[in-house]
Amino acid sequence: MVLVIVLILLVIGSVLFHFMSPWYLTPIASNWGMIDDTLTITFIVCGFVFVVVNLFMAYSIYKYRYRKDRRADYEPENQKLEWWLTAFTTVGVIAMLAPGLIVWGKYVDVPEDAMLVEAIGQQWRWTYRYPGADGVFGTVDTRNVSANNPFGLNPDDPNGQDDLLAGGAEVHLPIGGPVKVTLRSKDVLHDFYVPQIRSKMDLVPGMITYFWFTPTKIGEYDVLCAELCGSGHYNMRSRMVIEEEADFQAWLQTQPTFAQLLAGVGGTSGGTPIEQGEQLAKDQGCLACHSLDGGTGVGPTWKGLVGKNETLIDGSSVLVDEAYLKESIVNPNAKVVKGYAPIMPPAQLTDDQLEALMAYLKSASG
Ligand SMILES: [Cu+2]
Repeated sequence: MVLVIVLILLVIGSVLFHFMSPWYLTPIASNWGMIDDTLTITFIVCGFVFVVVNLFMAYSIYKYRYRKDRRADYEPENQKLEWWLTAFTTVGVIAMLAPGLIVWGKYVDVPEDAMLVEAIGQQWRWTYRYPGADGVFGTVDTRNVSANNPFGLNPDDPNGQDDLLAGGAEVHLPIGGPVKVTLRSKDVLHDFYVPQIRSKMDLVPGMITYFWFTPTKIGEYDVLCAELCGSGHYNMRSRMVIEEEADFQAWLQTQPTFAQLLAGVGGTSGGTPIEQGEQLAKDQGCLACHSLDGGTGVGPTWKGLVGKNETLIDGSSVLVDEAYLKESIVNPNAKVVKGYAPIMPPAQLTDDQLEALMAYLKSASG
């Protein structure tokens, strides 16, 4: 009898939790309501089966409980019941799978007028590229990647000259029109995910993957990495800003083209070296692993770092001065501080950028 009550309470509790839980889907901000519908249908089918099976168990346990004068019946075959169960299961499975196929059909069919944007993932940050006035991305090659050319664009490709390289931690998009997001990874598997947009896709090294969506709500959303990609994975974030077309165009104008970056103009946002360094620390993803407030992170905190004596993993000690910091930025695994894993990716920075970052690091150190 206890088991019967437990089963009934389990059913009531689960249904109540489902309808009263505050942890339901975050409000949608894209055209992919169909993805939510598919989820809801699967929920309904599974929920119905869960309730029916558990209540049937509770009923059977009560109705056929042990009695001295009662004996079990042996019924090896019941074709009628088997047909019913087969038919029910088939309908349930079709109801769960068919909507997914329809949504997938739309998901892989990108509208022809979709605007292009590229998101590049690397441990542990996101960067973005727009095709510029010609609407065509320049070709890329990993061998071209350098401090002046972080996206690896082919300098001889005319299509790439006007590509806009948003080095920063934000991707801006205009509301209302379809967007095709192409995805590249510089190192390992990542996954581009904005929960409010619903659609998402893996980044696979050596491949260009893509997905599309239409933003339907103005706002700022977190871009997350949804594929475990190393110890800084939890902090691999940036912002997606959905805005009116005019605001988007105004922002786009402030982003440097590839030609400008090659010529050495643009790319630095002006301001004092400390301000430039602060922007770099955000753009380069340094702050994903290094805290500014003394908190523990994947790497040592920057607070009070300069002038400290650190013990290295080989037991020797080192004074944290400018030379050591510069070496550690460019060649992070040369002298790793004890207690930390040798996992920091080398930063590719121009000399000016390195100086700006040093200026900021010193001011952050205090
Ligand atoms: Cu990642």
